[in-house]
Amino acid sequence: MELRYDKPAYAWTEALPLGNSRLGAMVFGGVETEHLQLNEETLWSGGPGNRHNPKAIQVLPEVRKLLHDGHYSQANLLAKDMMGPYTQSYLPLGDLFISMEHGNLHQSYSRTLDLAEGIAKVAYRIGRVQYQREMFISHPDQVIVIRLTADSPGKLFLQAKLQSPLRYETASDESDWIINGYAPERVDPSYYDTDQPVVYGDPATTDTTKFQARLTAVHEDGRLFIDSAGVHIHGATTVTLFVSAATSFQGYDRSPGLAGKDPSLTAKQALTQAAQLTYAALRARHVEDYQRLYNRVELNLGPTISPASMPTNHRITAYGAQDAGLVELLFQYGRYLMIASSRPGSQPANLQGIWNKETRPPWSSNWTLNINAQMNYWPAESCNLAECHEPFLDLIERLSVNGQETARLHYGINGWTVHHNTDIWCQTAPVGDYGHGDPVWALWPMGGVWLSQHLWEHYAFGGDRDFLRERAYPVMKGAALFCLEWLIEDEHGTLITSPSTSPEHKFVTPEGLAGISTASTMDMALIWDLLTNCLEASAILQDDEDFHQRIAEVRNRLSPMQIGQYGQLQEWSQDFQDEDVHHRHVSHLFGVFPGRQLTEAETPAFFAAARQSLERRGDGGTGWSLGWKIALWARFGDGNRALGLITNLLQLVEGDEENYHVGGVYANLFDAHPPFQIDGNFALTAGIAEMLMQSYQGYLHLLPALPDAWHTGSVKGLRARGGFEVNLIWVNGQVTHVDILSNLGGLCRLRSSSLLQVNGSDGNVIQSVTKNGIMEFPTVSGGRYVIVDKE
Ligand code: FUC
Repeated sequence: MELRYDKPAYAWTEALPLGNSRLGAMVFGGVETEHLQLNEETLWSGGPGNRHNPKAIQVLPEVRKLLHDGHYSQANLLAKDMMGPYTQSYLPLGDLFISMEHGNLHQSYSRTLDLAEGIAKVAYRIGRVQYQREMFISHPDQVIVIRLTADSPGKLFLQAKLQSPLRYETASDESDWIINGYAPERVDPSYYDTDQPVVYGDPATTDTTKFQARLTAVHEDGRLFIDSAGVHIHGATTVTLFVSAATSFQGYDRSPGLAGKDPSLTAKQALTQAAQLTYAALRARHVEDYQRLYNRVELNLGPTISPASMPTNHRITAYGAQDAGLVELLFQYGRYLMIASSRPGSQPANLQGIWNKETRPPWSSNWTLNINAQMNYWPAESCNLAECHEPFLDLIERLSVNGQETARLHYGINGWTVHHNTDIWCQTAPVGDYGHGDPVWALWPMGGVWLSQHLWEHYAFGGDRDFLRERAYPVMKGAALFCLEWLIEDEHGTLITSPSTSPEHKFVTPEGLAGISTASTMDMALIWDLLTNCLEASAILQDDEDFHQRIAEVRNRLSPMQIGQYGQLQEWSQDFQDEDVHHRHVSHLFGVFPGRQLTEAETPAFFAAARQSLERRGDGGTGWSLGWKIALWARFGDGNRALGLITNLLQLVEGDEENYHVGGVYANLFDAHPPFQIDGNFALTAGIAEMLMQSYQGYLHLLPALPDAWHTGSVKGLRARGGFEVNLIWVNGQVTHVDILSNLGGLCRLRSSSLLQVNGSDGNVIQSVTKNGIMEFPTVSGGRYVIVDKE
């Protein structure tokens, strides 16, 4: 479980990511100059404020009327009046440069990222001296640690300093080298051409987020001094550098700058405390904390076919997904990235997790809510990192507050809504700079509906009723309330949404392409999902009967799905022609994954039509689109097709030029949209879990989509809905051993193609019954059950 390279990183997408959720670093591993590009998750441009557009509510009836009459192009044009401003941008913090005074004539270079410990290493020899660096970002100690050693005494001569692409000044005190800076008041998205895309305020009065980064060194021998050029080490054998950073960010609704926290207090405290611990102690605390999460899941899909010493980038080009070991590495990398970017109490992983080098990053490196942010969290529950889901659940709760204002001001209704983009200030109004944007992406009020699914899933896997009652249900109910009032009746008495999009995909009309119409399949599927989750939640909580009744009635009246002229699941309420039959978004398939409306057992015709839609979309797409298709093929039970998609994702991409049809991975295994976007990494991890086990139909389905190539293998620690943790072993495509921990007790239902017998942990046979191929047996909370092949 190691990424390895025989050269320093040249491009940013070759550098290796480290993170503790709040702080991030990309390690380049240069010999003469080490470079760590740095991030702090709360450093964003702008500040809170009113982002609404009062015109929205005025034009809504007219937009609806135009859509009703089939005037799509005109409706599209008028809908531009419903947009607010663009969101703000996630920003880079700075860079650490370490200049080594030993020349560049090196040998035996290696650069690695060890996923088992969460540590990056660089090693090389110059002359007879072996140099080494170990680097990690500690979550318990909130500090970036860089340990440099030489294997002969006194050979380390170096100078280290920080800088930033934002506005900043340097300072130093007796022990630290410091940069102090502040964020711009506005950063326009990279796809929006404006005269002044980055606007700073007056440094004396600007109210934007302030930041500080601090650097210090602890040496055991040689000489250490600090001057205006940086931190200097002369003639040491071992030295540890520490970097800490903090911002003034204090909450999405608070004045960010002047009234915020003093970043120097947090930054200083972290450095002082870290410098008091020995390197061995810091390292051990980091590894212990990291492994507590990482070690929960193990995966073995077959033999690693590439030589152990082969650099990861060569493995990708030489073997790709044929190398089961590389697929396992990519799977665990998704879990590594989640641990590194999303810990409780912090911000959720954004489009780039926490790793961003640009002041105007692609798509503002914000949270895109029409697929990307949700996708980031697909593996959280199934891959045993439920606590890493929490930052996202917290964000959803915050959005449900701002989103009430948006529902009221933009649409004149109750409940809450958020559109396809948000930022650290929790913007819930549609983006688009009051008309610059395109309604096909901007005008999508379904964010809250989809996000609510995450609260429900967190409950479905973990079973925490207090969480369901106090946190999840109120937010889900608020989103459902929005749906009840957003839905309108058509002339047949069915309930439809209007305006409605199938995110980002246009359709052909006689007047040209249009983006908005009524009752897109995705809208209806999202609403069905939310109402279904609310019905189950209120039944579990035995509460809210009137509301329960109301949503049950509404669910029955939702505009139904339809099968179109190609046998496909229709994407829109009319059988329009696609703008792009290979479009990356597969929104209309939400009901297959991540939803649960369409199944072979309950809705065979629509399930088959959905499969036909996926066939038509093809096997290409951006990184994240390939990721979604992996999970969809897993739900369709086609493991070989899913592996084909993994093969397409495991293609080496070098440039970061935007491409909407061919994704892959970079040399550092970051997902390539391209450009870099982290969602594809998380989707791959979730997709593999979905190929090995599914639990969305009320039972554990073992090996629902195993590719022929992975005929013999094992997985440990996958989680299933209902509070189960599962270890599986399979041989020649048949499950031979299952080990289940029941965290909540209750009935365990299991579907597998092999004949199985259940034993309790004491070896006793437990009575089970099998109905329609599904075996059932009772469990007690905390009980372990071993199920073996009868033969
Ligand atoms: C949506 C997608 C793009 C990209 C962006 C961040 O707009 O359609 O492909 O992922 O989000």
